[in-house]
Amino acid sequence: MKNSQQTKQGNGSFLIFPPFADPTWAYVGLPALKGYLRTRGISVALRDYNIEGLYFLLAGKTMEEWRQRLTERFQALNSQPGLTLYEQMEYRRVAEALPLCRDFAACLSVMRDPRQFYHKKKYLRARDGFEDLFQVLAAVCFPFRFSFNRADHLVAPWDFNLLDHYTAQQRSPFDAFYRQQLGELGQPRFIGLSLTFVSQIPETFYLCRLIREYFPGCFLMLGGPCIDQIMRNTSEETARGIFAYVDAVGLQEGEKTLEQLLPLLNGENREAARFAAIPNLLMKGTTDGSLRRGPSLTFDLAEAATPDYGDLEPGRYLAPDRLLLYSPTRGCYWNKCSFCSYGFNQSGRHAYREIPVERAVSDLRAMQQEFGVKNFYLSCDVLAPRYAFALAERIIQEGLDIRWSTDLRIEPSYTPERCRLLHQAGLRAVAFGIESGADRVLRLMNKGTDVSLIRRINRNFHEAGIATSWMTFLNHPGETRQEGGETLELIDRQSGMVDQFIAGEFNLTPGSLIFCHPGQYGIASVYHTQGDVFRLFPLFNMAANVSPGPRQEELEEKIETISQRYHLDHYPWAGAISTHHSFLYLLHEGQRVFAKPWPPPGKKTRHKGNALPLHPKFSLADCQRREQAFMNRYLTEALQPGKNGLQAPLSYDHFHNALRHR
Ligand code: B12
Ligand code: SF4
Repeated sequence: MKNSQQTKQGNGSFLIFPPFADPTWAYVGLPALKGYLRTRGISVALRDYNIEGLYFLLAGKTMEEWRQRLTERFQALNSQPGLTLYEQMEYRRVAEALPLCRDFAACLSVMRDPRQFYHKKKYLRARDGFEDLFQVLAAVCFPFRFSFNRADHLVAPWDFNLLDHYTAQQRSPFDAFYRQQLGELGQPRFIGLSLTFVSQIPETFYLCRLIREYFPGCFLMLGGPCIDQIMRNTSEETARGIFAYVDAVGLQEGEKTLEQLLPLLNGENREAARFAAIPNLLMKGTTDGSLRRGPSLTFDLAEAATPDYGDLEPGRYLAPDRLLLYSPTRGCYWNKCSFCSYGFNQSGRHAYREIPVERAVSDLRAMQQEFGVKNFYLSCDVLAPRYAFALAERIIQEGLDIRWSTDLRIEPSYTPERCRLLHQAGLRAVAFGIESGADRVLRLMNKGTDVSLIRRINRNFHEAGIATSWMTFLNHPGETRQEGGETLELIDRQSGMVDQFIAGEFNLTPGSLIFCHPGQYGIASVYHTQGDVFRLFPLFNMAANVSPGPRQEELEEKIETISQRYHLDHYPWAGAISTHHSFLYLLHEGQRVFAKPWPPPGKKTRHKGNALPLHPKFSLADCQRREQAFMNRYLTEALQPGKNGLQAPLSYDHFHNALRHR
């Protein structure tokens, strides 16, 4: 982050991006807001606690404290005559984590040094180092687990009880970091936290509590796609519960909300009616327990401004090069796939919009000049083909020398010539939502594509030199096992022209067409677990006559066989789709870099580590076996809907009761 006091203090208004999310680039939501507010003469300062927090975790002092804590915990548990099941769970994690404790600074250096980053074995060793770090975290913060893409409890979804426990017991690994950061904010008048991903939930609410403690008079609010999703789907009671943490929630897009809110907070006249008129703003009403919502507004992208990354240092992220995110469009022009609830789409409040092409190109140029960036990720739901072509033509016309990747839909207009044009304009990687290899399922999904079109268009991109990634999934409601097999067959047969792929599993997302009209897709009931008060993880039962059955072993084996011909990995590493690291490797080694297995990282990949301070008195294998047996039994019961067919009992409290009474 820049040190200049001026940019740092933002006139007492701050926007913060909490952990855990991708540390390899700066997420675009807050820079988009800052850029817009700047054009309106409103100053806000950005803080990326996700990346700065990672530096804190990696500091030698932090690790030393943890090693100490784990050693003491291990000794304490080891000296007990016996362990409860819950203690056994912790004991095993502590014992397995202790030997992994070390200085992780070397892993950070590899990720940021181009010579080491592109050395595959070194890269994989460093990547494994970060995975070890998370294993250590899971022991230090037991029963919580973290990665760059998740922050959760052993089994229970986040509800207020669990959040209270997390905050009251100071379980956040960032507690000391936050306190130091908040101590440097001066006297903020406004703090907005961006809750974009589910993996940011615990840290966001943790920060809310700390901010309240440090700055009782500060106006505190949340915004971003995840909190929008929560507010749209949750009960009124839970929505009111959120206001025990914050003063307001920004729904949908935040540009106009903050443009009107921030001057109001700085002025004398704070009448309730003035807040009520602010678009997309949700606040407590004047009567007890009531909520007041401003008019809904969809932002006109003609008014969008260049994202302002000025408070963040693109060179500080976990990558050897700089890449910036830019969102030239918002929404999806198709917007009718059965399973999709991208952002705010199905709410009807997120129509497809575009930043005029000339402006988009001048924004990209401005960012390139200010930050010396050549690589961009066009971060949006999708680009319409005619927009993609106009953008490409303009980039070429203006001689803008950039390389970019993005998501596109399979469309007939991507002819070989058009794909060459996109390549000439710097497009080097594209991700397609292929979804299925069975025409009947594609129709069921309202996907608007078919297998022969998929093959043809993918070939056009591939032959133009653009790496193609396929996102597919199995078990869409109504899909047969045979049709799942056709998806894998298609990947297999096309693998010579598919540079990365994922074959995932159907997930019911709140707000999707299937979620809204389950009966039409053969779903008998949709329910949540009791602890899922934020309504983020709907579960469902198929009607008896259309059950596709569980995912079959042959399909798993087939995925495994195809995967062995690739180097595939999970988020955010090289080998995952649409990640910064994958893009850099594609640029460096060509479009087939992941379409072949990487050399095994060698024996040294796993850190040998330190010995345990004492010989473990309890068998770790036995601890693991008992835990697994309990979890299997527990989850079978806890995920079953109750008699009313509506709610399954799983929650933080239910889990602890089950442990007590087993
Ligand atoms: C591009 C994209 C990606 C990219 C880049 C993500 C990244 N980390 O950089 C890729 C493909 C890599 C990706 C990955 C994932 N993604 Co994604 N992604 C998107 C997508 C399509 C567009 C995001 C974008 O650029 N929007 C443009 C910016 C400008 O808008 P914005 O972020 O919404 O910000 C605006 C408002 O939210 C608001 N706002 C934001 N913060 C604040 C704060 C305050 C105080 C206020 C007032 C307003 C405000 O104002 C902003 C400006 O208008 C969205 C869908 C969507 N349409 O939102 C999903 C979305 C963000 N992704 C989602 C998910 C789930 C994921 C993954 C977890 C998927 C997975 N299972 O692996 C991963 C994890 C990413 C991670 N941990 O960092 C979810 C997040 C919600 C959730 N349920 O978690 C979304 C919403 C899609 C969905 N399912 O509904 N993703
Ligand atoms: S899956 Fe893709 S094409 Fe379909 S509605 Fe969602 S964003 Fe649009």
